[in-house]
Amino acid sequence: MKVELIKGDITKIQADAIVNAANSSLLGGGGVDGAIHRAGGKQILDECIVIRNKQGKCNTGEAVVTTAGNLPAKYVIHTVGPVWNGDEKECVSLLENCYNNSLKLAESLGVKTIAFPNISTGVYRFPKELAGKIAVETVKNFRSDSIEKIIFVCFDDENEAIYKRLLA
Ligand code: AR6
Repeated sequence: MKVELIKGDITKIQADAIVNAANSSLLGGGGVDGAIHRAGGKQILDECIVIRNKQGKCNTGEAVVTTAGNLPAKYVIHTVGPVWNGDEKECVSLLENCYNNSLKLAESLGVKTIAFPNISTGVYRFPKELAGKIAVETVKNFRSDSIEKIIFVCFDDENEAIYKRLLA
């Protein structure tokens, strides 16, 4: 499995799946979530509403999939990161679940390439260094038959520097 770093906007990434740092409502928000819904169009929200009506809210650490609408990807995998509350043990475990559950879902869809944003490191205030370590370790420990490439898409300079170092 190859692991890459790209600096930029995840909505522009050509991968089979891109991951969204959503919230439990699945109905959109700011940050990367807002960018994905804006660029992907109404089809994504429509499918999120169908999922909501079926299963209710999406719990922290879990993941669901929709179409990618107008985006170059095939799928958007929506996962809900933990809000950093200082309980390191709990937050770490929930963030690991985000990466593992997104990868499991991707695997079940036969995805070959998947792009992740830096989940929880924006509005949810997860310390970036720790979040980066968890992201890199979790994807490197994931055993997959179908996934060939994982792309970490860093939007801000601080995350880019952290991932550069972690992946060096
Ligand atoms: N492409 C890639 N990464 C991005 C983009 C983009 N277009 N825009 C922002 N980022 P955040 P969270 C980075 O706040 O902390 C939403 O309102 C950003 O630099 O988007 O998981 C949801 O609806 C940061 O490193 O997500 C939830 O309510 C990272 O994406 C809540 O925010 C995550 O920042 C989730 O908070």
